[in-house]
Amino acid sequence: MLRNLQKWAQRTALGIGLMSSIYGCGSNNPKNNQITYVPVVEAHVEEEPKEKKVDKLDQLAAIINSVDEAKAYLLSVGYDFEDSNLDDEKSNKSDPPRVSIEDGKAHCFEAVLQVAYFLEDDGFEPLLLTMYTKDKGHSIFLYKENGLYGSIAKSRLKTLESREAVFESVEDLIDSYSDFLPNGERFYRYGVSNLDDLSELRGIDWRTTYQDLHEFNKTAFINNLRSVR
Ligand SMILES: [Ca+2]
Ligand SMILES: [Ca+2]
Repeated sequence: MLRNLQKWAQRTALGIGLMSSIYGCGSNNPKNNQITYVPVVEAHVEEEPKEKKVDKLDQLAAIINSVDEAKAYLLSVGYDFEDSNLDDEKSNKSDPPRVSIEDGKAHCFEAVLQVAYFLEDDGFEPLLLTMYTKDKGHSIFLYKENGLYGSIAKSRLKTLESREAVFESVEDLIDSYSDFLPNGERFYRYGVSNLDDLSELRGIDWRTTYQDLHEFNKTAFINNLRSVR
């Protein structure tokens, strides 16, 4: 079963070639929509020992213990335009938490990984929701509260960031994002993935790796990719 999924994932990722273009993390006209955040995480110029980086990540995980705290944290860090470059998609990458935490900035998928790390010790499943237009995607952290769905998200567009848990279905939540896309575009396909399942498929632990997770991100295709009604 696992092997079949892996083959299918490889075919699909190659065939569709999505996620090299990270849309929900941005738009075709970012200059008009940039938002300025005040970073709270100091960027380090000098390389630090890896053990210290792990300490920093775990220290944040210890103090970020709720949805609201995670949302506030994402508002305090900058958007990573460099790793989500709409003009040069081949240069894009997705840093794992141990790397992005040092940058003080994150794009949508990097933010999902960070939030999943921060809230894991608070009982939240590491759920990634990836949604797609025809050629672009957006990643958000999915959570459920009192039976309703909400999200924790980072984007270059404020309208594509976090949502309160007020949606009765995942598709209603996705619609709340589509409503803010330009030119009548819609997110018409999506998949919900547990990051641990993706780790198993890729053989990479998203928590501990220092590798670029851009290809890992594409694995999200395999999990229940479906059409929005
Ligand atoms: Ca925590
Ligand atoms: Ca990055």
